[in-house]
Amino acid sequence: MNLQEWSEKLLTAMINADRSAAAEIISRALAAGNDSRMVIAEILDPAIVKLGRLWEEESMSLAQNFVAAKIAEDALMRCIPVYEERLHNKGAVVIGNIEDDFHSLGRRAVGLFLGAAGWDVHDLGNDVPAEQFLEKAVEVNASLIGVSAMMQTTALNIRKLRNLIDAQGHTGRIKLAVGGAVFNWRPDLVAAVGGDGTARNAVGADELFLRLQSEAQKGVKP
Ligand code: B12
Repeated sequence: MNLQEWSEKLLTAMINADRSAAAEIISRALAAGNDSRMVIAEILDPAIVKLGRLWEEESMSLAQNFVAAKIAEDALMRCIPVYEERLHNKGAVVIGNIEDDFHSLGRRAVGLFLGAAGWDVHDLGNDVPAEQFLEKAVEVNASLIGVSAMMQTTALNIRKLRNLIDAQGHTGRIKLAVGGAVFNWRPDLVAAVGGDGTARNAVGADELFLRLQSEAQKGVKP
């Protein structure tokens, strides 16, 4: 079976709220020799994107979508133990969903990819106030904060964090990465909320964070 076929099967299992079938698909895809990153990027991610379209077309209820998203979360978690141990420590990063945002799937995928790439990931979870992001970054000496937001309304809450970073004198030394589908639809939002950069997906997060880390070390201001 090719990756697209696995992904279609997974989508069907998610729509049918069939948790065990979804788990089986992920296990089989991994057992067939597909790398975890590939399984997330090529099987899970496209299935969730299609799920989003079905919801937008109103072919699914919110409750159905919620259950399907829970199954996707389970499937994502199944990919974790397969990750190899870290090769090196690139440094501490703090990630989370901004205040009022509960779309955890994308953030978790980003955390997984960053962890696998050697970053020391501090994941604060959903609905994180700006103050908490900055307090944690200072506590763990992180020069990078990665904030996830999926909705136009919640993305605007990131501005509070930008203002706080600047007000407390961390401009240029703590970099603010932003991401979530809303930034892919509206790239202008990255600058509007005061982000220092974004990546379209979890696969691109490592490269983005490396670039921002190097800018932070030089104290490059936005
Ligand atoms: C699943 C889902 C949910 C689930 C979330 C479950 C969960 N545990 O995550 C549930 C059902 C709970 C939900 C609830 C709601 N949702 Co919703 N949801 C979605 C849906 C279908 C998919 C989102 C998703 O998980 N995508 C898959 C992940 C893997 O992709 P991703 O998040 O984009 O992340 C990737 C990249 O963006 C990037 N990335 C993500 N974060 C970061 C961070 C950094 C730093 C970087 C570099 C990269 C990065 O990497 C990730 C992995 O590749 C979208 C529709 C869509 N087309 O996106 C709507 C959508 C986002 N939801 C929407 C809405 C309106 C809501 C609700 C308000 C619905 C309601 N009426 O109650 C609530 C609000 C909840 C809240 N306050 O947050 C709207 C937002 C509209 C808008 N334009 O603002 C959307 C667009 C659907 C729609 N068109 O109406 N939702």
